[in-house]
Amino acid sequence: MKLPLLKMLLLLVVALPVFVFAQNCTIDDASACVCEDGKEKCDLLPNLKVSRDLLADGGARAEFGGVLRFSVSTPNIGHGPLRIIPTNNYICGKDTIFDTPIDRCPDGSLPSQLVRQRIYVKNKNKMEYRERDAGFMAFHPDHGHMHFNSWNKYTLRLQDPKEPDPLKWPLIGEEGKIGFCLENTNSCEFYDGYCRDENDAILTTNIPNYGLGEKYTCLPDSQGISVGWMDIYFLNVSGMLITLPEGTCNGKYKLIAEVDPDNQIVEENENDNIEMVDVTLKMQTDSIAPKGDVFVSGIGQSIGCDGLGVELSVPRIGSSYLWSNGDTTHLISVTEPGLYSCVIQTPCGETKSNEVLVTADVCTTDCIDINIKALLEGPFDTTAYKMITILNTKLGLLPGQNPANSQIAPTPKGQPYRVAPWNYDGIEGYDWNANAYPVEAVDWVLVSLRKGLTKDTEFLQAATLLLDDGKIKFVSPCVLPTAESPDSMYIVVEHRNHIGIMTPNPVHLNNKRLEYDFRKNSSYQGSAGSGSGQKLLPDSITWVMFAGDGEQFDFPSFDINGFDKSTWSNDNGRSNIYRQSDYNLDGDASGFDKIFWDSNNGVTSRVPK
Ligand SMILES: [Ca+2]
Ligand SMILES: [Ca+2]
Ligand SMILES: [Ca+2]
Ligand SMILES: [Ca+2]
Ligand SMILES: [Zn+2]
Repeated sequence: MKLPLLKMLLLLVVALPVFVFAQNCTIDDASACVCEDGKEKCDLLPNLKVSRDLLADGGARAEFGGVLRFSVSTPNIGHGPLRIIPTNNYICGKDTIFDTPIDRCPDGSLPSQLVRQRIYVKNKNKMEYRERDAGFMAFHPDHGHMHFNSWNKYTLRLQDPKEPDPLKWPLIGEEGKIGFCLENTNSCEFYDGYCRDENDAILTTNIPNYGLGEKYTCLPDSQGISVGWMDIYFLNVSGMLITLPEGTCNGKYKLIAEVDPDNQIVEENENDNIEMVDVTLKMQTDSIAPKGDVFVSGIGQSIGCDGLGVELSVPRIGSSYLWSNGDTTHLISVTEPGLYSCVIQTPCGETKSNEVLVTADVCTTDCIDINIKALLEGPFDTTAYKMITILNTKLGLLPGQNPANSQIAPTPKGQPYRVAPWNYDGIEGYDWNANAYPVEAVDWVLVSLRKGLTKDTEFLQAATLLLDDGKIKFVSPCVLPTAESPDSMYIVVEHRNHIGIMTPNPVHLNNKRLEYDFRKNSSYQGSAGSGSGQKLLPDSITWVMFAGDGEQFDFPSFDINGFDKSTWSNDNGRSNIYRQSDYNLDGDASGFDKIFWDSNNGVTSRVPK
């Protein structure tokens, strides 16, 4: 009786270890683990994916005004586990601290803990492993635990049929880049359909090496995802959302989720990490006004002297953006002062943002001292030997001033040469208050500097104030830095309803001064000397700019003709105006203005436009 029992026990003792040994695929025993290529030796790599079934599940999603929440699952369907091993190395700002466990950086901020990916290696029956750097973990205050950084990236986009790469489609709202603690939330068996192979076939326990790994949890030193398991982040988890800006339109979008977007984890397949589903927004806006619904952020900025620009942005709600300076992204960096606005194409129509002013700081530079003097016929009073300042001091009609007559609408802010035919986009006067004009100011004139005779040699323009004695006052203290100035240049002065003038010859710099007095000299009359230049007054010593050129679309030069009469006759009888028809700058269009047109009709210039 005893012998057979002993025999049986002996048999068991001998047979059992062989039986168990042959069937195991664990992190200690690779005998039953299979390689992807069927060989005896291989790296058992993880393969991470995003579950399409969950991402597409409308019941696992929630839309609110301004927010879209959704759920994401990241299964591991590779031949090996994902295993993240924390190190004792930390990043604080730009410094790395080695071999010292810390909770806080020296400055009190939270450190980033460098981590490594453990890759299990099947070597016949033996399980070995190696490790490699794989980014970092950081403490997440909302979740109260360590997160593997940059685990998922979420975007909402407008499909662009012409662009094959969905990650280049126009983005709506801000992209969500988020870390998580990595753990085995559930198995592919439990969530039937959340794990699928490249042919979309459902994977459950039939995944090779199913279950290989450990019991991974959210603790810092036990993070990972076993083979055939997944981590899941449902819609109510902090960070599982995309913020939709105000103005986002209702309609069809693509929700795109990506696992391991920065490719910190080595996987069997790096090309199956993105999933994309249709989402129809219903809780946002149905219409957008063509103008005034969208506001630029970054208002009131001034460009500093460090050469760096300032940033302006509009909400990301469109398929395309076109800024007034030609830029085409929702966020732009601006290095030139100016007025900026953006036209946005949205699913519910085209809209234009408000216009914002970007100024520039005054930087200490060595500058050319510019002294130019000129007189306007019409406002010039020969008795007082000064121009009248009625528009400025009596009527308050200069751009941005408060009119003396409260029934009159103020003239819009800013220098008046922004419109055609001048199209000068300088920001002079746009940030002025109503009292910024000096009492001597008559009106704005446009000064241009040219290296040669023709318009295409122009290298600088500035809107300036003309003072009653003829002095031209520059708004910016430094218009022409010495380092950028040629040795000589033509000077052009234009007024909105007078014949423009230019120096007869290039003016040479004299000890960093650029000087010309148009009051005492005639202006450019062309190579043949046949152009009208300026008008010489009866005193035979004073030159003034011809009045009466209210319509300045003349080409190739300035010209006073029937069009200028029409400009006047269209306005004749109107008072309290700041218009081209007011040839004597007294605030009215009247017979006093026509006198100048009558006297100057037929005057032509040779200054090339
Ligand atoms: Ca993958
Ligand atoms: Ca990867
Ligand atoms: Ca004209
Ligand atoms: Ca007038
Ligand atoms: Zn968490």
